[in-house]
Amino acid sequence: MSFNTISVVGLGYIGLPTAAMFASRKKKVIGVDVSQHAINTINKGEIHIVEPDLDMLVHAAVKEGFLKATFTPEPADAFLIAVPTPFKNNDSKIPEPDLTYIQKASEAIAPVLKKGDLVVLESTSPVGATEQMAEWLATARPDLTFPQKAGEHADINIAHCPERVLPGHVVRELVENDRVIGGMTPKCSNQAVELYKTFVKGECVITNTRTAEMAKLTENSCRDVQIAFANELSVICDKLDINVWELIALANRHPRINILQPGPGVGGHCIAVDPWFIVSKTPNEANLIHTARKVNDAKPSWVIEKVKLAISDYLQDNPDKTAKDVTIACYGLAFKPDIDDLRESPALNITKCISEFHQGAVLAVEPNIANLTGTLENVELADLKVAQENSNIHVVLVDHKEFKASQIHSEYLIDTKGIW
Ligand code: SAJ
Repeated sequence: MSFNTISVVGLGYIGLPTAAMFASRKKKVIGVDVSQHAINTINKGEIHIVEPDLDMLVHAAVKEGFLKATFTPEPADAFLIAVPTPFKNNDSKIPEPDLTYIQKASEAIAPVLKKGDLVVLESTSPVGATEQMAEWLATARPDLTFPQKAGEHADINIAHCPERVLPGHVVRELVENDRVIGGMTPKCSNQAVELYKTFVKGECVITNTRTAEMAKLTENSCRDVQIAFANELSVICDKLDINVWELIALANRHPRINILQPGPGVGGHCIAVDPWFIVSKTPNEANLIHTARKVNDAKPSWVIEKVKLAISDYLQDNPDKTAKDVTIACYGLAFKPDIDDLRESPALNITKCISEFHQGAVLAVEPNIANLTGTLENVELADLKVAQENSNIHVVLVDHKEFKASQIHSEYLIDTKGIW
């Protein structure tokens, strides 16, 4: 089977780099998206997301005619679905995954499917989602056969191949990382391996769909649990008057210990989300994973309490001042260092909360963002030096490289990343 035309449905943080990568290997790529803005931007050879080196890749792909973006799916030999899997908007204590985008994408490609096509689900999904997608496709196309009934003889081949690239390093990791390939049958897996080998230099390791789904959730849950351990240590150490950074550095000298770093909480659209896909499926069994989520989600409130305490200490030490006279500087808004991504960012949420309860000025220093319009009201974007010199209370929320290169000595410093 050779894949001449490849369709990527969902042109976001994962879909667009993947589409551009196939196009860079001279495959005809049809990108599909529901956002007219994304389609127009890409067709101009530009990008609507921030990711190093992606702009050059997309520009070349569009200019050379290998990549185009469209609203309506067209026939192709392989379809990759890379759409979001958010939470359902209900009051459930355990957030549940919402597969509506996958369902809509399946129903959109179903009319153009033909015998021999491969459909790959790339979106991070709860266990069973690929089988569910196969059912949606089968319902929409009763004239074709699918692996859940026809096995190896199916007209359409289906696999799950989760993305696992690190934002900020997507272009390199797409090529170098190993891929987990979970076909509904061995034939489906082999076809998916052939497809990814177009640009993947890492190993393509075959398994079944459920294991592939769980592998992705396991990777991110493992990191979440490890970060929760570090965050819990930081809270314990604060109580016991121990420097958690020194403690972790000491413990990490043991040959079999590698503790991660505490912070203001866990952000981004992956680590703070994916563990819930396991917890919502197996609530009685996933105790540790559930607890880790709660520990990490509780960290921003703990930081905010520390800020309130610092304000009251400052006012006690300076009885001529009122809360209105106190300027607080928050260093970093992004969800992790050296990027501009604010998705699910604990730093952003903490700054917002401080600006809501604090009567004085709140400054934010974020070297990766040019303006805060529409993001934060009542917070002034400030230069690092200006904030350091003019604030009474300093809250370090992200270890951006610009901050690490600087220093400050203040009695009223809350350093959630241990850099000052
Ligand atoms: N964090 C800490 N302490 C640490 C490491 C991270 O507090 O020691 C925080 C970060 O500040 C951030 C959050 O965790 O708020 C997540 O950052 P991250 O760098 O751990 O991960 P992401 O969300 O950028 O990307 C993850 C990656 N998964 C793993 O490393 C297991 C990536 O490979 C996945 O492809 C991505 O999720 C995804 O799309 O699922």
